[in-house]
Amino acid sequence: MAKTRAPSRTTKAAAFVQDSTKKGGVAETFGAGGELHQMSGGDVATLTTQQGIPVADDQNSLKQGPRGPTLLEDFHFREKIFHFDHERIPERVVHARGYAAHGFFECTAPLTDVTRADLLQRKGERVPAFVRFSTVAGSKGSPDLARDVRGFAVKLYTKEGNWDIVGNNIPVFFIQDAIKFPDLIHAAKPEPDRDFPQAQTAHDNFWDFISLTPESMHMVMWIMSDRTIPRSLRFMEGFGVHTFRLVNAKGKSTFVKFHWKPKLGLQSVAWNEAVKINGADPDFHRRDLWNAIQSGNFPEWELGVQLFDDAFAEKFDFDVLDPTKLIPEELVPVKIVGRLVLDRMPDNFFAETEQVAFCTQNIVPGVDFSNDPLLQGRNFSYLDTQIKRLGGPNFTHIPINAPKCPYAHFQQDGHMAMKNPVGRANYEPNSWGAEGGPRENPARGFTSFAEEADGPKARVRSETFSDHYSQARQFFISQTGIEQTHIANALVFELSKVEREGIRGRLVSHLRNIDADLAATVADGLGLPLPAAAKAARAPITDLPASDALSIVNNGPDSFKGRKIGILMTDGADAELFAGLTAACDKEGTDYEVIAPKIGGVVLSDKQKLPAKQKIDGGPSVLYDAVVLLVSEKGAALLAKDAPTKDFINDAFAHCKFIGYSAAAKVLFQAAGVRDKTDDGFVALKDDRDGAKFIKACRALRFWDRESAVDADAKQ
Ligand code: HDE
Repeated sequence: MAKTRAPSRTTKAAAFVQDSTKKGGVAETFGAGGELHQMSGGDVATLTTQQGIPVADDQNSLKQGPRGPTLLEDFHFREKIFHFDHERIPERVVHARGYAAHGFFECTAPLTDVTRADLLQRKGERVPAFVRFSTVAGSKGSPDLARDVRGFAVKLYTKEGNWDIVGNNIPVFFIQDAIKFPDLIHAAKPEPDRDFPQAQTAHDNFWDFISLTPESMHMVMWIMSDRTIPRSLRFMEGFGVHTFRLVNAKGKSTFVKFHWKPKLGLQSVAWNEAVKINGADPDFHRRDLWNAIQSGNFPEWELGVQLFDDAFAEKFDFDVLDPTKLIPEELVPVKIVGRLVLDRMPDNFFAETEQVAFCTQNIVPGVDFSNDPLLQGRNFSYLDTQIKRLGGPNFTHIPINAPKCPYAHFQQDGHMAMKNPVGRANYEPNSWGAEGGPRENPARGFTSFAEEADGPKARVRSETFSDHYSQARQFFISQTGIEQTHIANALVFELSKVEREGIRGRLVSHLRNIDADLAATVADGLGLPLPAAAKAARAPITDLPASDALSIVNNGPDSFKGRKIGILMTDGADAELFAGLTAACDKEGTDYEVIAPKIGGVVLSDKQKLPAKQKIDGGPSVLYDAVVLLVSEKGAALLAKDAPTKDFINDAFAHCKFIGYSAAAKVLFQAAGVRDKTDDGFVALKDDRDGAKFIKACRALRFWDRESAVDADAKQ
């Protein structure tokens, strides 16, 4: 018989149904009479219908006799199937694949003279935050390591309402006017007649559109760089992209660009690695974020602002309202004003990550928009999209979207209304006095910066938006040689997937306005004669200085913290070497996984049994930042004929990873064909102190010197 006990928020059972009508969105259990039920066989709640009616049998539908027809009166069955039929909501048109986490934002350097935004007034002030990372082009089930821009959307639950900074991991965008967005996205998404390729820009439609849209050339440099294949969501920068305004208590406005800088430094994977990761672990980025947060390694970013005034905007070479341009950090330094820490995964993916509704229009007093025509268009699009996606105007009632500060208004009714105004007055002005509900507050309320506007009504693009190549060139020359090679390789790869030769040539004609060597390398890689340079609306500035901040390699962490080593082991592996290596990992804050011939694990030289995390073919080296082969002679002899082991070594070698090894592993190098190619990226582990030596080498993240030996396209 079922027994009852008092409800508790801490029991596991209590967490599985959420009541969104509870204040603050706190998880509460529905149960008959608010009680949890203990069923035989464990401490679990009684299954109920959505109406709270206890269910006696969830295995069989109600029938007229054991072999008779199912009865319409089975309300539990009908409700269950009906709800299942409606489980999917329309996925986001863009940024469908995403992953999010909770955390907080803390003000570390108040900006009181620049903005009245409440969250930037007091040092140490914290507000809750929810951050959703995403890819853009792929659908919800697409792999994490698609070559794509990453969304970096931050919701800050401030004391004066929700502030959404809906940014990307790249500081510029493809287009200058929101009216081109549907065309850009149509071109990037699977082609409409065949519905492929999924989550890839390597197809005719995308490059056709891009090659006809010179304003996208700066973005092309960024998306063909390794920025679009990040190693982890934790190792990415975020950018607000547009110029915004900060407005102080006196109404003075300062222009601002927002930056999120990852504490763990920047890092990307190699393209060949990305392709293989997508097969080995399509959830690579999700799993990485989940594991980091669940194990208490909370990722952190600094919020930086580039502040500038009208005088700077006037003399800057480009228009600060043009979202295809950035402001080099050397010209306007990034001032750090806060930190963002992600320390908790959502309780439920759908309720939070899927239903979160970011809107660029969500800004707080002290922040304002600029006239960037892309931002102006976005301010319409996001609200509209949320209404369609979440089914009505009350998506703000969903706990993840509701503000966490007090709020009061007269908006009412509609689909799924959870919180209607209470009392008699649902309008204003009214004469009901204190009972008449909320009133406007000119002192505290949001006011727009009083910018003057004039000029004729016209569909125009400002002349100041017409330089499309100068910053593309500046980005390219700011890259290290390795990164420049990767950009050229990516362009050749993508354009080689394009079937119409004219599109390939047209794109190369733009590259000629960016960098002569790049254009020549790509034309050669495509087997194309070098086309004439595209006609430029404005002659490019060719002497903009390189900016170190734009390179990933120049902004590495010089630490192996937060990275992961794959240790391939066999029975009989040296216990002391393993202890030395893992102690060095712990000291550095490096994670590791044991990979073995069998998931049951291995027995070390001291007879200690060590469980494995991966079987060799389930743990290819592409899943790790560096690898170690800790094998016994007998184990190595067995693995020497194992293809996944040889792939493990070959890929680690080809992806320029540091490779640690015990003496017996040389047989495996021989088998994999890299024995004669060992270089300084190989670190022999002879005693327990060599683990630390290996980790120290790994701080460079990759042994790039090897690249010219493994890639015919690499710069020699
Ligand atoms: Fe978005 N974008 N976007 N976008 N965007 C959406 O909103 C749109 C743009 C960005 O994790 C949609 O809720 C237009 C730039 C992120 O939920 C939609 C234009 C930047 C996310 C939409 C842009 C972004 C979105 C689709 C051109 C970087 C995911 C679903 C004017 C600064 C947010 C949704 C999340 C999502 C429209 C351009 C970032 C359709 C019209 C530029 C991070 O409303």
